[in-house]
Amino acid sequence: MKKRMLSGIKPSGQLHIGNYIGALNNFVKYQEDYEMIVFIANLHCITIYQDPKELQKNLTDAIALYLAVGLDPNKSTIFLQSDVMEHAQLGFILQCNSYLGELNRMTQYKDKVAKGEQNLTVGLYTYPDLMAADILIYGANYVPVGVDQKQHVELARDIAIRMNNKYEKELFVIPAPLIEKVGSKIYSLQDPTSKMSKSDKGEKGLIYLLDDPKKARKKIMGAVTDSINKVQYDPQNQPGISNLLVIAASLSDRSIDEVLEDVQEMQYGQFKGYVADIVVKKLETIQQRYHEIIESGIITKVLTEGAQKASKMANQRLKRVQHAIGLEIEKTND
Ligand code: ATP
Ligand code: LTN
Repeated sequence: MKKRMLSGIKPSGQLHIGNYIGALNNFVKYQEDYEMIVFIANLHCITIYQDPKELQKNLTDAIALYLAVGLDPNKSTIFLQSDVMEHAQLGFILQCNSYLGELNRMTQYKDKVAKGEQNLTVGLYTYPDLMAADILIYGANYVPVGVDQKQHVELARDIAIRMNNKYEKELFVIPAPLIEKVGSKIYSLQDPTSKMSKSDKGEKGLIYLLDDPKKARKKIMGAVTDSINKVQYDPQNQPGISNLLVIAASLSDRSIDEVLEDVQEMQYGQFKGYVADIVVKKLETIQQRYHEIIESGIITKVLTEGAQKASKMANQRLKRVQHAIGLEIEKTND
């Protein structure tokens, strides 16, 4: 039997090539060998205020992009998190089986506290428990994520082991994070030591999947490099050049060594042009599919069918958990 794999994307902004390389592109490959469950983590988005209209647009774009990059509803279960109520219900149960000490250590929350950000919501604090519920409710064996999310999968794992010991031996499948080596972290084009992130304020550091290709080319040409003037893979001393190499390799399905064969004699300007060509070609292909999908109106159908399939699985596990922890009253026939 195929192993089950699950992942979610939180489209609290537009998707960028970091999301594509670190997540989406891998899902497309995995759906051939795994029973793939992919969802849009819309509840996770609202841990931070979202303009409702903008959120709706981002959700639609995310689904269309999932399909545009090659996720196939016949092979994968694709749905919207809030369409499957069981996530939030199990999320609360998991909150009652995790500790303040654990959540205090979660970097997303910790970093915001360290920066002195005010008015953080309770949802932001407990969101790793909801993510654990997303994973555990489907009995996922593997969770492909970028390195930044590894900690959350480990929390899911800890909670699963804890509850299996406390309540019932095989209540939950113990999930494992799956981190791709090349491309698991794409860096900002403007600050190649920090992650390419949609929370980035500056637009120049990241390339959106729906960016105008001309604009994307400009961003690559303006990427921060160094003064060493040699194209080689050395993330420590040449983070900018190494990041561009990873982007080129990932988007053209080759290894870094293979790309280096083409580019190691190039000047930086020429090398950037080479990377830009690859990026532009990829964006054009994805965007053409994206427009076809939006116009075809298949999104509603995909989401409705996906949610039906997912609800069935989620409900079974939730019932079992509720029974194991004693929430349900035994019903007699008299
Ligand atoms: P952001 O900081 O952009 O909000 P995120 O991790 O919160 O990032 P998601 O949209 O939830 O964003 O991420 C979806 C997937 O894409 C996750 O598996 C995440 O690890 C991955 N991902 C996000 N940014 C990058 C990146 N720069 N490089 C590689 N993978 C990334
Ligand atoms: N928290 C993740 C998105 C996410 C997810 C999940 C990923 C929500 N639920 C379950 C994998 C499995 C993020 O912010 N990137």
